[in-house]
Amino acid sequence: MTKKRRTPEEYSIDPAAQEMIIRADELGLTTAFTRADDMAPCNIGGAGMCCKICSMGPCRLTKDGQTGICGATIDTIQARNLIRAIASGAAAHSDHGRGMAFTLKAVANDEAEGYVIRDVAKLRILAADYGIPIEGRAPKEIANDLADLYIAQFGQQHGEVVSASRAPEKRKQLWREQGVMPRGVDREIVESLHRTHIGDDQDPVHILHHAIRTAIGDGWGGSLIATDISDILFGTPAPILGQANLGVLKDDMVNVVVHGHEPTLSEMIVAASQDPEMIEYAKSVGAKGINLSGICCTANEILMRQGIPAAGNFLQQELAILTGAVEAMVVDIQCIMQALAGLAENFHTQIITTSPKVKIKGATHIEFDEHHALTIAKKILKVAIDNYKNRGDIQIPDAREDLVPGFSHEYINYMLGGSYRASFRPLNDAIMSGRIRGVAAIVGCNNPRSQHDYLHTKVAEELLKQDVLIVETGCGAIASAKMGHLLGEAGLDKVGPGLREICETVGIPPVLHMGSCVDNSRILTVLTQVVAEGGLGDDIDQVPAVGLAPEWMSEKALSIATYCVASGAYVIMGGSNPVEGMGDRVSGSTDVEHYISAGWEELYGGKLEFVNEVDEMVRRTLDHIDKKRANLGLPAYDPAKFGQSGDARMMELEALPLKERQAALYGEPAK
Ligand code: NFS
Repeated sequence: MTKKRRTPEEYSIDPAAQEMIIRADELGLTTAFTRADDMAPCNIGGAGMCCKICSMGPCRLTKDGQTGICGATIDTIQARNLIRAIASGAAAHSDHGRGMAFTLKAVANDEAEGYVIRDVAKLRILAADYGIPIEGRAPKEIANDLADLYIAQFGQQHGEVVSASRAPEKRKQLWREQGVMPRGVDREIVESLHRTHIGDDQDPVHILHHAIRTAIGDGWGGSLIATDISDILFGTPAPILGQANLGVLKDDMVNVVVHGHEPTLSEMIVAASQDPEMIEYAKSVGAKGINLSGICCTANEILMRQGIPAAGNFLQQELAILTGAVEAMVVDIQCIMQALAGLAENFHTQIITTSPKVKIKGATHIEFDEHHALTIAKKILKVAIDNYKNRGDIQIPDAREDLVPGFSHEYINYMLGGSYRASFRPLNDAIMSGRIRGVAAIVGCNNPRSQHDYLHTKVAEELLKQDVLIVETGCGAIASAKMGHLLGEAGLDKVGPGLREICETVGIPPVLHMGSCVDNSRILTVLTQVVAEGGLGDDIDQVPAVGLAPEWMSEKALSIATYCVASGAYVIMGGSNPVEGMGDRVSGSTDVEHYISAGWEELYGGKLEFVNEVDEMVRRTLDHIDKKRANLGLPAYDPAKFGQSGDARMMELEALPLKERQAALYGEPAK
């Protein structure tokens, strides 16, 4: 029986998405939106109170005091479920990082066709940071040593994951005292799984202690390594003009959509798509050329570096196929819906899986191997071009928006001070003066249980009006891109008076796109530099900043949230709460929901909370920022103090007679 369905407007705020949802309905096809209506979520599992780690159960706990067959309490079960999700998320990010490290090793040894080292400066800076000799050595020699060092971090058994050394001094000391400094990336993930096997760790606090260690191994380990190497091989992002939304698909070109997370193959597809021979081949089948675009974080990777347009975020992967205009959707790892294969059967679209780790029944598998990347990329493009003639009816929504992404840590440093005095000083000063009230990182997924893109963009819009500078990654960044928030103009008419002055002066959008989800590591290093610059405390937990994942759905999001908390941040997640408390449940039990908020805050200065309501997310964010400002002894936020400089002020002055203008600018001349 079909349940009551929402309207297209209730499914998404994006007109392009609405149009494709209607088309799906007309064609009698389902999407994640309609399937979410038909599938009632399980409240017990959703709250993490169902235990199925052994075959005595599954034990579904619903009442206070109830235990599983083995005696496990609700708290233990919730903590175990949470750490398993975090471990899975950490594994996904970190395995991506491992893949990058192997690619770097292959490039260093001339075994990777088509790749070069694009950012030698970043390679040298990082290598020197870790004590790898750089003077008088060729980039490939240095890269070989750095690759070995990074590869070793995954299987390291003792000591400290080397990239965590880039955290603030005080934070590292805290992690050592708490015993949560990760020893090796893989070791912590494996231990999470071991501890949650039947009959192992039963103390929720002890389990969650290891969740922190596992997550730090992701954020400051696997993810940071992935970002570092992507920058070294493909270039550290800097602002570039791009476009987003389904309207980037072209009706007269071969449309190839790359979807997933790794830049290794997609970068080669970019290169192959610009090869004159491939373009000629596309023309030979009657197309005007090859049009490449991306979905999810693969989109972010090539958007940030090459300006390749993003066709959409997580909930638009099916919608891209519904246009009928996609010759091939090339997927690698993570966030790829199995439904793609079935949906594509109704069109000519070829779903091409490429990772040795990811196959989908019904899809074509062309396995990627970094040693022959360019050859494989061309082979994939050829499949797409050959498929052009099979196109049927197409309907491409006329919706696309410009954006300027590419705000890496390095670029933010540069843009604020220029080449010769690159610095975070102006940013710190702006926060200290109150022009920027604080910073919010809005990251993470889409979730069809809530209105697509609504929470992301609504939270962003409300915070901008309050002079909160926003940094974004992942699908949240694509949501903002589609709304025009990633343009300089947004810094003029969508923000409060103080932030407007900053955006005008520096010439930046008020929402800075920092990359893919793995690139949340950039937010960690930015916060570290903000601390190092001085004036905003001596550790991340003192900075007036908040992290939000309003539409989260993936296990990776939980890992990200946890490493941000461990780093000192307040993190607010929207949507469902995987450790929901039982209301008035008392009984002296730990209550996981309470522990990851108040308990973690006591230990790490950061806390994790699940909040459903948009106004409440904004309220808590502003409260937290204001509290941190007060703790630092900074002036209370007062928008009335600003808005009298920048372009607005100049225009006002222009209107004055010369003498008055001079007096206003330089004071009355001395008598
Ligand atoms: Ni992040 Fe990127 Fe998107 Fe969520 Fe998936 S694509 S890694 S997990 S859905 S933001």
